[in-house]
Amino acid sequence: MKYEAIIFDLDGVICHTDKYHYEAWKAIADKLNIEFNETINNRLRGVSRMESFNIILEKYDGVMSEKKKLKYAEEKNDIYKELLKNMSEKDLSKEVRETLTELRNKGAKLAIGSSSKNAKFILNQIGLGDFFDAISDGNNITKSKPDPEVFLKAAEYLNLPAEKCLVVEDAVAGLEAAIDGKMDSSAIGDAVSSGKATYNLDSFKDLLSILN
Ligand code: B16
Ligand code: MG
Repeated sequence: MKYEAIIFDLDGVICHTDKYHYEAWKAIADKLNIEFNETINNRLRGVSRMESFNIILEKYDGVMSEKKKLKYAEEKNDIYKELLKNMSEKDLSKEVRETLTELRNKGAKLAIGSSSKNAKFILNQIGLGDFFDAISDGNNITKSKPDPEVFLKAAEYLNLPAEKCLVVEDAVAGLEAAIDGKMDSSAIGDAVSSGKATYNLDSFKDLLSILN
């Protein structure tokens, strides 16, 4: 097998939380009278919480202290976490669940490589709390995607060299992180059109043919 492990991005690959990120950031943007729309929200994919807020603040008429930024980012996270409580096993598609099981049965190690500090909470909500062999997320990194740290940590947790790992991503920042980390990648969703991935997936289950 060319790859011994697959490292999955979480949001936008395993499940979809963008509508909750949107709702929570929108509440903060409204409070600050900042324009916020789907186009800006799309730029936040795979980007850390504070970097996301800095993107939102591009439309802010003024300068905000770091302390205030942290306060608003925390407030956003409180709203977001409340919304995440709506998630359940129903938010894990049959295709993703079955494909993950088949990949494991083929002998692949499976890991998460997510920028989110809420990754474990989300995995618990969708019934995958104990499923993965390793979880590398926003809590164990100092630099966010496009830096490769989150994926390199996942490989380290799995005890595997980078070239044995395949990354699955929906964000361009994540594909760039994989390239920088010398890992092959599979793009899904919006990331496909970037042309930066080793493979483009029409559908999650296409991973099964890559692993053959
Ligand atoms: P949090 P991923 C990313 O997750 C999201 O795509 C991105 O929109 C979010 O800002 C980031 O996590 C940080 O999330 O505020 O929960 O720490 O796509 O890398 O799984
Ligand atoms: Mg993502």
